[in-house]
Amino acid sequence: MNYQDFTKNIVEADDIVIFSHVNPDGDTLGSMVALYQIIKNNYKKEPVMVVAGDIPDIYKFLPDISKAVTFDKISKDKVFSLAIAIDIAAKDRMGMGTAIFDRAKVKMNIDHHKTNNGFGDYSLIRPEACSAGEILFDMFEELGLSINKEIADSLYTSIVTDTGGFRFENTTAKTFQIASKLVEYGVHAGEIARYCFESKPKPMVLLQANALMNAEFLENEKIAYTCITIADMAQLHAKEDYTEGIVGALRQIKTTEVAAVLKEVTSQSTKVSLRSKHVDVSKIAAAFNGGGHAFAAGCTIQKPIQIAKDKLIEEIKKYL
Ligand SMILES: [Mn+2]
Repeated sequence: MNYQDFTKNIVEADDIVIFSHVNPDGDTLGSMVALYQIIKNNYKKEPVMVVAGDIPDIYKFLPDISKAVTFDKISKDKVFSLAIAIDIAAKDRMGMGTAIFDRAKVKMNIDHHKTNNGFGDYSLIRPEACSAGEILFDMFEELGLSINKEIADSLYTSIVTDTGGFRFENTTAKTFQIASKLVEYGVHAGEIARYCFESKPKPMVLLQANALMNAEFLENEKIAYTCITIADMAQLHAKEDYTEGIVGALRQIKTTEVAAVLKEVTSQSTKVSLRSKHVDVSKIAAAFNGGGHAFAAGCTIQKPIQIAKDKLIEEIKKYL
């Protein structure tokens, strides 16, 4: 898709819906609200924003995020003129919203995951972009759309969270150039960092401490992993998104090459988050029908957590 296709489809659409991904993060939510605002301000249309599940508390500061709805608030046979998937690596990552996306007359897919297969009628996939927010910034600027402070805050949130505060390998000169422009548009970098990185609920930090204490290390400590059970979550009254960040903490250990967090979803289903320093963990995730980026990927293994763990470790060892 070229940028003119974006404009054309927005202009021609009677109604627009924007989808963020399951287990929403700063990039998918920041990009979604930035799109919402740019369309509202520049094209005088008000898209519907759809979230797949709860919005983590730390992202509730995002402008207009309270207007986002879950898929069940949309009538069962609703057909939108235009549906936009933002930061969505694979179509099923929209969760129950996928059916609404599929029904739309025109389907647009804007993403930076290299495993994205280009689903939809129009896709804009740029794997070298640090975040979906970076792709949007380039497009908005190129199209001469006006970027106000709210839009800048939203895009900055995308970029600062997906680069781990400008620390990950995906941080490029371009990333800093865009961040710099966003600060000129009015972003207070310290304020956004406080919201994103220093506003965690107490049980979230305690869950992390507990998970790290229970971590196991294999292959000369090159593999660092921990298992989080439903009971662990219940004990700390943890919400689903509270496991965010644990896998990153395991990667912080000097010897770690591959870090993994296994989370018990049901007695037969285990969610896996993978992080690495050099190993392409998107390949490990792909072995279990997951995907993601080279150094940050995930999958769900339809096995009890202990069996899933054994299968995952076996797969990781192939890449060390
Ligand atoms: Mn992203």
